[in-house]
Amino acid sequence: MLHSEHFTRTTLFSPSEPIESTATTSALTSTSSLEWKEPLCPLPSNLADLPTVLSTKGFVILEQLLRSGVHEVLNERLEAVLNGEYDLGRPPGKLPPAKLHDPWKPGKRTIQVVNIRYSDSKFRSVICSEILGKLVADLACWESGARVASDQVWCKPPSSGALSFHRDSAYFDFVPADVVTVWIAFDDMIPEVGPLEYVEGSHKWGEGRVGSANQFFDKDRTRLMHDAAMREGLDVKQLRVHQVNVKAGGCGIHDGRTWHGSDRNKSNKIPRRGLGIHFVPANAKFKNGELGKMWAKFRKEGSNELPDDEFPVTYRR
Ligand SMILES: O=C(O)CCC(=O)C(=O)O
Repeated sequence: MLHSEHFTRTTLFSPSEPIESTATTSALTSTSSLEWKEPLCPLPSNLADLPTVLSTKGFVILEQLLRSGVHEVLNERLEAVLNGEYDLGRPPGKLPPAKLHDPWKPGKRTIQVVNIRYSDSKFRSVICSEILGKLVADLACWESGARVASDQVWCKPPSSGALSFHRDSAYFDFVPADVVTVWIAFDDMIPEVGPLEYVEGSHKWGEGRVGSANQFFDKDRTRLMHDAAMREGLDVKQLRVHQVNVKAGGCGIHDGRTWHGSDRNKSNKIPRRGLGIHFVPANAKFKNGELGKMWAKFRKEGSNELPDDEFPVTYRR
């Protein structure tokens, strides 16, 4: 059941400050004409209750995180990266097959680009922003600061499918096991396009069975989550599911244990694009024992230290 009336709305930055530009507003989306400075709005002073909201509900929603115009530039850069243009000279960690390189082409499958920060300097400046790192460290009450573990563009072309409810924490092989994800909207998240959804309080549920990445596109997107809820003795009809209905440039921030997913993009015209950035505490290390495929290649013989060049500390206290 959707309880949109229960959204935790926190309007942080209003009105939006335009990014520094030497261009007219109509030319704002042209990356070449932009003087690209800090892409995030300055941190507001009214953050005090957000750590409590995050620890109680498992998520917070911020109406505006990116400066005005930044999401348009990032949408442009996403298309450039999908066309093989890497201004940082390195391909992303993972690209979809070539037939999935057009965000505007209707189709069933979601376009996922993993670790776009390797490839594009504008994406990198958002993902590795110190302002964002501080925001995460403050909300999560991480004493050491925050470090980027991975990033992922989620682009649902018109008519594409749903994403099953899942937990991020299951995929991160670090100690401490804390993960916080910032999910930034690059399009207006109207219900039709399948915005991200959070199950309130689900970060407190037991570990149990959490599924695998193969089940991301399961036919019944609620199955795993409902199993988990029932194991908690909860009635699934009573779950409070919140949509992140922000405008482009807004974001949701969730605890890695919060169950989340999204419905299909019912529009046959517009894509639904966003960027998830997964943070861990600055002092996180690899766990002992076997690591998942995503992480194993980064562990150096005899050490559990995270290499800073692959997992940048973006804010340190
Ligand atoms: O964009 C989506 O629907 C899913 C995003 C997600 O699962 C994440 O960022 O952790």
